[in-house]
Amino acid sequence: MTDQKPLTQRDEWKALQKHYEETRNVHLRDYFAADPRRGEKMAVEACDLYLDYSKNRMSEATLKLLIKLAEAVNLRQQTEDMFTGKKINITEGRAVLHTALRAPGSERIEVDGVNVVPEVHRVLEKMRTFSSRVRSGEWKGFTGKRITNVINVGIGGSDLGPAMAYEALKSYRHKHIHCRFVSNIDATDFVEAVSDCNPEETLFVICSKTFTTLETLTNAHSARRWLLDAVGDKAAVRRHFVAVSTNDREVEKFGIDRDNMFEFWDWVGGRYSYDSAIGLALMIAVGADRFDEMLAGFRSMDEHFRTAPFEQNIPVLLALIGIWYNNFYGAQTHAVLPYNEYLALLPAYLQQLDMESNGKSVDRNGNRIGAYQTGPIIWGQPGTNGQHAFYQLIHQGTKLIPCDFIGFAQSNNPLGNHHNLLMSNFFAQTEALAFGKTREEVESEGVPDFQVPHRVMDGNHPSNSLLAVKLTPRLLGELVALYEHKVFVQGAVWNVNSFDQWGVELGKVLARRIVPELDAKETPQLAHDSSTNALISKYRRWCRD
Ligand code: G6Q
Repeated sequence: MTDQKPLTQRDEWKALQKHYEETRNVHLRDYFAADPRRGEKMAVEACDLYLDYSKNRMSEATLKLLIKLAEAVNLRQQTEDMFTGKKINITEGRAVLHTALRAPGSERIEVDGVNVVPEVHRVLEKMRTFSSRVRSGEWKGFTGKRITNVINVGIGGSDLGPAMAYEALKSYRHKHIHCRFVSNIDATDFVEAVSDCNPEETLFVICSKTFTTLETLTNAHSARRWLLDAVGDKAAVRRHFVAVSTNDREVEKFGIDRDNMFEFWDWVGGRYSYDSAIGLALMIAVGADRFDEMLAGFRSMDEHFRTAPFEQNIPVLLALIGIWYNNFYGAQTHAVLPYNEYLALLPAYLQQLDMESNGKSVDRNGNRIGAYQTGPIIWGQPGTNGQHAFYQLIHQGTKLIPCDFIGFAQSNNPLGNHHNLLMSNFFAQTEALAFGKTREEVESEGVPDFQVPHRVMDGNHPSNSLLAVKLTPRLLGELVALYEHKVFVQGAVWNVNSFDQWGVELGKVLARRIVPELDAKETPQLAHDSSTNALISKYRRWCRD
C-alpha cells in the first residue's frame, strides 16, 4: 500500500494540465527561434551518453513543473526503497533488486536480514569459471568434442534480454562459438535452431526462473530427445545441459546436475534479469571480462540515477518527457529507433521491459485507474530501415509519436562512408520531424500546385537524441539500466506496481486448459464461448486431415 494521493488531484498535476492548455500549440520552430542556444541548453551528458532533449514540445518551465510532480510523489524516497531492498513488489511481497546484480562486492544490501551481495558474486564467479572452460575448450561434450553451439532455451524475460544483448555485442563474440535462442513453443523455432548443429558439439542453457514454463520445458525436453537420439546415453545430459533457475528441485527432476545449475533469486524480475545468470550464454559468447565491463556500465547508470539532480538525470528526464506526451498530449505510443544494426532487438526488448512493467490499470492501492493513462505502446526498429517503412506516418500521419533516436559516433564495423551516411540520416530525421517543411519552402521549390499540400511537412514531431561514442559492453549496460530506471520512474509517478505481471501468469494457465481438448482422441465436450468452441473444432478436423 502507498499513501500516494490520487495523481490527477495533485496541485502539481493540475499545474501541468494548465500549462499544457497554454502551450500545446507552440511549435518547435518557435521554441528554437526564441532561444538560439536551446539545443545546447536542453542537453545532458552523463555516464558515456549525451542526451539532447531540446526537440521536445516543452520549455524549461515545463520541465520544472514535471520535476515538481516527481518530487510530489517522493521519487527520491521510492528510488531508495528499491535500491535498499524494500519489498516494493507489493502484490508478490518481493524486493526488487536487479541493481544488486551489479553492486560491488563491498556493498551490503539486505533482504530479510540477509546480505544478498555475496551470493550474487558467488554465482558470477561460478559463471566466470564455467564460461571460460567452455570458451577454452576444456569443457567438452560427452563424446569429447568441443562446444561450438550454445543454445539458450527460455522465453520472455529468460530470452529477450540475453538474445538482445548477444545481438548487440556480437562483434565481441568468441569466433568459434555460436549462440542461438529458442523461445517459441512452435517446433519450428527449435528445429530451425538445431538444423545445422552437431549434438555432440552443442550445449543447451535452459533458462527459466520457475522451471515450470510450458514453452521452455517443452523445448528443453525436445532438446534432450534430440541429443539422446544422437548419442544414445542418458549420461550425456550432464555434459550438454546447464540450467539457470530459482527452482533447484525441478532442475534436478529434469536431469541436470546441481553443479550445473546457476541460481538467481525471486527478487530479480524476469525482464530485469539478463545481467544475472540468465546472461550465461552471453558470458560464454563474449567472455567474463566483457560481461564485467557491461556490469560496470549498468552500475555507472545506477549511480547516476540514484544521485544526479532530477534536471540532469537522464532516466528521470526521459521518464518525465514520456509522461508529458502520454498523459497530457495523449500520445499512445513511443518509438525507439536505434541507428545501429547490432541494436536490432532493442525495441523488442524494451517493449517487454516497459509494457509488461507499466501495462497496468490498477494502482498500488488496488484502485482502478480511470483518470489517467499508464504505460505507452513501445515499438520500433533500426534506422535507416524504418525510414523506408513507417516513418511516413510519424512525419505526416495524424498521430503524435514521440521517438528516441539512438546513435554512435563510431561504427563497430568501419567501412567506406557507411557510418557518415547512416548518421546523417539520424540527424536529418530528427531535424525534419521537428521543423518540417513549410508551404513557402515547398512552393519555392517550384512543385506543381496540386502537390503542395501533400508535400508540406508540419513538423513539431518530438524526439530525444541519445548519442554515444561507440557501442561497447559498458555502453550497452548503461543504455539498458537507463531504460530500466526510466520505466521505474514512470511507474512510480503512475503509482503502479511495475514488477508483477498477472496478465502473463494468466496466459500460462489458460493454454494448459485447452491442451487436453486438442490432444483427446474422442471429440471432447467443449464449454467455451461459441467462437472458441468453433475454432477448436475446426482445428481438430483440419489437423487430422
Ligand atoms: C518477465 C515475465 C515473463 C517471464 C517468462 C518466463 O518479467 O515474468 O516474461 O520471464 O514468462 O518465465 P520463466 O523464466 O519462469 O520461465
